[in-house]
Amino acid sequence: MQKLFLLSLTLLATTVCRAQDLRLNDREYFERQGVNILVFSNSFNGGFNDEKNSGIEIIHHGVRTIQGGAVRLNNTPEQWDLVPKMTSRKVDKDNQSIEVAMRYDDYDFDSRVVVTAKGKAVEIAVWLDKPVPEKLAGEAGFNLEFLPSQYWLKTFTMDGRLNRFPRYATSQTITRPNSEKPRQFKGFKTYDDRGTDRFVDPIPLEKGHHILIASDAPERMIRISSEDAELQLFDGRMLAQNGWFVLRSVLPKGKTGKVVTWTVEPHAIPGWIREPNIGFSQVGYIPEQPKVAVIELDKLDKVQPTASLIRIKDDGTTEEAFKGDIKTWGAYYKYNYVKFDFSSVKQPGIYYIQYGNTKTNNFLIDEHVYDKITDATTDVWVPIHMNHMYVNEGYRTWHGEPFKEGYLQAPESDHFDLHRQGPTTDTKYKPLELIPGLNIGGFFDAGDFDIETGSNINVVQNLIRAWELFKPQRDETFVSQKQRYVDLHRPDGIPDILQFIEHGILNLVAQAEQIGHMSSTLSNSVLDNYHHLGDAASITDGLHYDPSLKPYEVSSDGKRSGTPDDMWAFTTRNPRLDLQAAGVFTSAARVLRGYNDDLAERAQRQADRLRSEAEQLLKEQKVRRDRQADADFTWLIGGNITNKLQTALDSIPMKDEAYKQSLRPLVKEFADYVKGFDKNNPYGVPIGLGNWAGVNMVLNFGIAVNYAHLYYPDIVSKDEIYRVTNWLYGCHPYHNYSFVAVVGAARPKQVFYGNNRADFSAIPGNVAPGLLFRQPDHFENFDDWPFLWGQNEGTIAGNTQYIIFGTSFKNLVTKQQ
Ligand SMILES: [Ca+2]
Ligand SMILES: [Ca+2]
Ligand SMILES: [Ca+2]
Repeated sequence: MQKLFLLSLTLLATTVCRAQDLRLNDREYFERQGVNILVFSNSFNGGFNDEKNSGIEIIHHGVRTIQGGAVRLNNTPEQWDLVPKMTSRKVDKDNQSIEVAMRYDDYDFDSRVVVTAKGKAVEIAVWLDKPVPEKLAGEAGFNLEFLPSQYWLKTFTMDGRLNRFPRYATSQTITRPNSEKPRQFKGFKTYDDRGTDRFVDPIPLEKGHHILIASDAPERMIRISSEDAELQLFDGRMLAQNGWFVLRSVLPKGKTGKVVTWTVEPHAIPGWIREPNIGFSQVGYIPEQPKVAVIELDKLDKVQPTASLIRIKDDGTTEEAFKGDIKTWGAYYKYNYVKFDFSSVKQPGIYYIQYGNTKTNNFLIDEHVYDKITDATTDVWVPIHMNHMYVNEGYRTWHGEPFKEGYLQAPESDHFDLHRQGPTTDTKYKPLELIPGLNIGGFFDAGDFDIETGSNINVVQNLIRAWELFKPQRDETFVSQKQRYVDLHRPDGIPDILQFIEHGILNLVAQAEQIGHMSSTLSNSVLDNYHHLGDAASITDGLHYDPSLKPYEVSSDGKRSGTPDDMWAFTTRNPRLDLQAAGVFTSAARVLRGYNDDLAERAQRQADRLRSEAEQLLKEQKVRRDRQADADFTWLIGGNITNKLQTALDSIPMKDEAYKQSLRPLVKEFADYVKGFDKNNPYGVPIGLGNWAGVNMVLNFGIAVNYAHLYYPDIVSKDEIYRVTNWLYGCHPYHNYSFVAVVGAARPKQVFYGNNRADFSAIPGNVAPGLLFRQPDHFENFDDWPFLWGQNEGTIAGNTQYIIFGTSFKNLVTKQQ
């Protein structure tokens, strides 16, 4: 014990020495205690362009508050503004510097940024081998972006002039001719200029050479100066709600060599150690289940020998219910992890965890804590995402009826949401001709308002699985297809899940009937209404587009307009998608028979037709089919065991006992795979490292564990089913908030990337993607800034997956065994 203590003192002493100055560490970023400066550890990717996750980034006392450091072409870049491609990155340990070369192909423009440690600061220098191209002179500059929610209301001082970061965007703008605006992604335009041919450009909040930011908040304080260039501070929210504060220096015209030099010194709180993050289930625990908190610790933090569970008694006073040893799990990326097991506490009550000086908010131990985990998702989130309906809740309208003018045949085009319309339409419609009957049913994709056909197929599949296995009778939603009206919390005598299945099928069948096959997507035709935030009914003007009228002009009968805002149907035929649809139509016909016989009949007819046509088409495209068959085969043998098992388990109700027995070896293999996660990471679930955090993978895993336990309780024990609820409801890195805006959680996340994100709000029942991994070692989930979709969006496919997960989970925990 004493030896350990000495060892940690020595460790602390050497680290304090090192902590004086910024140094490049083994993970190739600059570090001192409390400050990490990353130089293109994450580079811009072309997919959705500026995702506010790239370039030079600063993680300041554990929070990534600064990013986007790069040569950019706008004062306040938006998501679809051009981003530089990183062409090289050189780390020079001897000189304590990182050099990154960047290129804009559209303008044949190359630049380099060199970041060098200089004591407690870094020098950031921009180098040019050729002068800035004529077209970009005065536009290209070095930018660094500051997270608004961490800086608003804090002070700044520019050249001695006092000021404060505004809570809301209220600075000034000018307009300039569109011809002066640098090209946006693929030539799309993020803005509707209302026929003025001019774009809006913010003007700076301040200018000068020395800026001191947040001297009133030591954890955010930073000092930046430049002798050779003027610093300009902008508010990016003037153009887009997801904009950040931007500090920039315009690159000088006609110059080469070292053209801009900044000194950037983030303040470090002396001896700063990150507060422990005690992960536990905010929804609570049932008495019999395992209860293990995972505590995330700064690597320099001393591990406490014990933690306590404190009970809040009926008279409001507290008592220690349990004291237990802390067990070390070890290092995982940048932090150290320990565990506190309080499974032995089974008495129902209100509790909190005390570890050293850190105590959590309270949570329940009770038989009924999981009863309501899916209610917000089924009663609120899903109905709000019903397209082509007016959706009301009490005194509030969520949205009016969207897209009354219907959908036009997409012409050959590329698309900003990664869709494509090929050179032929594969339909009887001419480009931009109205395809009748598509504005019915279907669900908004995610934080946007398009109908992704693949996702809508998934939705209906998810709901059918939940229905066929568990028959949830819950009825809290009034749905009238005749009135095109949805009213939340108004029972209408029909189980809601059945109505959601019907709503999904209404759109999918309409696609098959009207187009002849499945559309890949029904989506926005112009970028300036794709990023819409507000009432879905106001995305388009509700009037048919008539190119013979001028933009913004309305016909005398009030039915047509010259504004090209109508949505498009992307119709390039994909027989594999048609086969998928045929599958879901067959299951839906089975479910809908006896409830909506007409729709069941139509679904069955389209299933039969699509299946035979798709098989014929695939036969004709033999080469493609063979290639696809190879791909399928590879998937089967190398494929993810979770998916393989799930497919097998889904067939059990239709098969005999021999089939069930034959699956036992696969289930055993899966049980070992599940246990393997205890060694893989401290949380015992699969953790994704992509640019979309991994909740779908975690839910898939959880559903498979639930089903495996349901059918094979002797192989997969009941204790395993709590892995995913723990993770979802707060036992995860970064913070301990529940990822589900859910009934029952003591501390759910507060902001999500829903279509009400501009209000820093959430749609109840949403499930966040979760922890976004930033290279090389940082997990993140902002709860004061909703706009990063990779961590905070919810999708219709993912949230209906949560319904099956939650439904199957509740079925297991409430079942008497
Ligand atoms: Ca979408
Ligand atoms: Ca209902
Ligand atoms: Ca219109």
